[in-house]
Amino acid sequence: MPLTKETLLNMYRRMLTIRYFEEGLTEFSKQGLVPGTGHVSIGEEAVAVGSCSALGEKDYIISTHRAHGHLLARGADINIILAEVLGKATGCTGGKGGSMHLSDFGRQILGTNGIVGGGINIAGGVGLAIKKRKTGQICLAFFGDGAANRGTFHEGLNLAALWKIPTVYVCTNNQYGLSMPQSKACANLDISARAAAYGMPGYRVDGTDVIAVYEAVKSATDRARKGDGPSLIEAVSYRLRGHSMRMDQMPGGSDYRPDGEVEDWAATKDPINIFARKLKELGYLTDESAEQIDAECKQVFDAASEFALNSPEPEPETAFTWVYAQEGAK
Ligand SMILES: Cc1ncc(C[n+]2csc(CCOP(=O)(O)OP(=O)(O)O)c2C)c(N)n1
Ligand SMILES: [Mg+2]
Repeated sequence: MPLTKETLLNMYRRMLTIRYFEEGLTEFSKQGLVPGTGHVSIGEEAVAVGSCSALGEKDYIISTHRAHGHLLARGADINIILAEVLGKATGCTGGKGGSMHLSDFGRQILGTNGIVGGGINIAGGVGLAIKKRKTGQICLAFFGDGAANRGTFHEGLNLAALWKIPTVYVCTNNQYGLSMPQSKACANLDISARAAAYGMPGYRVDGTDVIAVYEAVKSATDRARKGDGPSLIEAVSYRLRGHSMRMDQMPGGSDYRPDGEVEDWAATKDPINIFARKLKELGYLTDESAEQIDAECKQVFDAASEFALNSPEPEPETAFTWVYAQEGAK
């Protein structure tokens, strides 16, 4: 079924809201308002929104350390997510988890993970439970190109294919694992080609094209829902900021990238600009309506900032709640 104008414009809104969220967060980090650090996905919004738009209401996602976009694309409450990243009591884990431990169980977002590749096999376990319970859901795991080189990836994808587990594996290939270029870590840069080794379909898509990502993930969810098992999608993209907000604030924090590389991608492959152009070609967006949508998304972030900045810090007495099992708790 082709995507309707309304759906496409909502996808555009989501991408823009993610951009405002992460640009705003970067400013908060510079002001010392973000405890610890956080990893923004500026430049990767099409992967998050294209993937999540292909899911049904009841499907699950599991994400990584670079997760804000995935959560917002899946419809998590922006106020609660921002409050968590700022370490506030109103956050999804009361401010204890921060940017790398986000979740929203009401939106089927089972959690994010600071262990690179850690989510891949949690998704396999969730998928196995889905299969046993015959609920017809899917679990989608996001991870990066670096994670695809971990043993968990190989073991998990093999088993998921063997048991026809209803999982979808979305690898955001942003071409770096921290400061390591993929070209120095892999002899074969085509991660999707690995799918053949496990006996599942592999798709290599332009991760700056939200519709291309949507279509690949939709094929994968259709297959998984039929009981035919998992697929691997590699969405080739680029992160337009450093590895983490903290690293970007350090002198030399971006020295591992060749001069001009970020600027080239920003000028030619910014997924939001690409999508705006496409929507204009389709006659769904004008300069005027683009400005209005822009203002709406900025307003959503401003309202979330107001909520999060004015939220209380967690009480010291709560430091150990949810950390150890409570006596008598089931
Ligand atoms: C098991 C493990 N090894 C190393 C790290 C340190 N680390 C954090 S993020 C990262 C890079 C991950 O690269 P990738 O999977 O491509 O994700 P990206 O950061 O590019 O989104 C590394 C090495 C970690 N958190 N966990
Ligand atoms: Mg990477």
